Amino acid sequence: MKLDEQVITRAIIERFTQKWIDYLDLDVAIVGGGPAGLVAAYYLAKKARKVALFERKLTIGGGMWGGGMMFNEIVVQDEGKKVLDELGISTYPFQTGYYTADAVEATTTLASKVCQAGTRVFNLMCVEDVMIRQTDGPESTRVVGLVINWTAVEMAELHVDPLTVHTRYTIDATGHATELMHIIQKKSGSRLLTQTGKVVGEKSLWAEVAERSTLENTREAFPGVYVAGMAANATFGSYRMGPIFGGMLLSGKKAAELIDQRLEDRT
Ligand code: 48H
Repeated sequence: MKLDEQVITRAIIERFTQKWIDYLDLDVAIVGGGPAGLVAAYYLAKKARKVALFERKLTIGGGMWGGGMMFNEIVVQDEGKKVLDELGISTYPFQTGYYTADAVEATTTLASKVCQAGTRVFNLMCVEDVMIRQTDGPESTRVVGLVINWTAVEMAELHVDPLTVHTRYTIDATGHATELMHIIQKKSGSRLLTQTGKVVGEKSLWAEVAERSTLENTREAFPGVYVAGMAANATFGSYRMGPIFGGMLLSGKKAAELIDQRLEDRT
């Protein structure tokens, strides 16, 4: 068969454009493709929710590839191991209650499962703003959409206007930076659902407390927006935990369960 470059080009443009058009109106938009965002995407897609994940970088996986200080192993505890088991990721007992997993196997397997479950991943795109609207329901003001641009535009500081997607729920899974909550804090003119009404900020490293509080802090932080992973602890003011990843995995799973229930309640 003779290959026609025009066909190859048209295939990519048409398929990508259709994929994006099909995902302009979402059940859930996930911002950030680290472990927390990926696990949330996996469980929501498994429930047949329409999920898109936006990731600034070329690769998804966030901070999981590099393990601890570039030693590409991660550690999980008993609860975190259960999520890795569900995903078919190998774990190795280290001592009672501690397991290791190969960071590359964990990241690639999770990434693959997320795509195969039905999540559409839009990499090389960054979320630079949100859309907030007054609604008639009990939440008078809520996030109803995201404002998106190419990472290349952001990096080159080009003056190019963004595009938008509509979404019922959003997850801020942007890690330490907690980008979405900072944007909402700056632009909404409303209080966040935190004690101070603002992003409280991340505290220094304390693995035990941080792992527990990551789960507690995985909740709605502004109407329509949930925080997961490191963004949960930064938003509600808890500790970092170093390269133990159980909290990130369980946080993603909890965010998925909470939002799935909210979507169920709306139907
Ligand atoms: C699109 C964006 C945007 C944006 C950011 O950092 P992550 O891996 O986040 P988590 O919370 O899933 O996992 C945290 C973990 O990796 C970690 O850092 C730990 C456990 N640290 C403990 C410690 O003590 O240091 O992933 C976030 C992702 C990244 O890939 C970003 O590129 C992406 O979000 N991102 N994507 N639009 N505005 N902001």
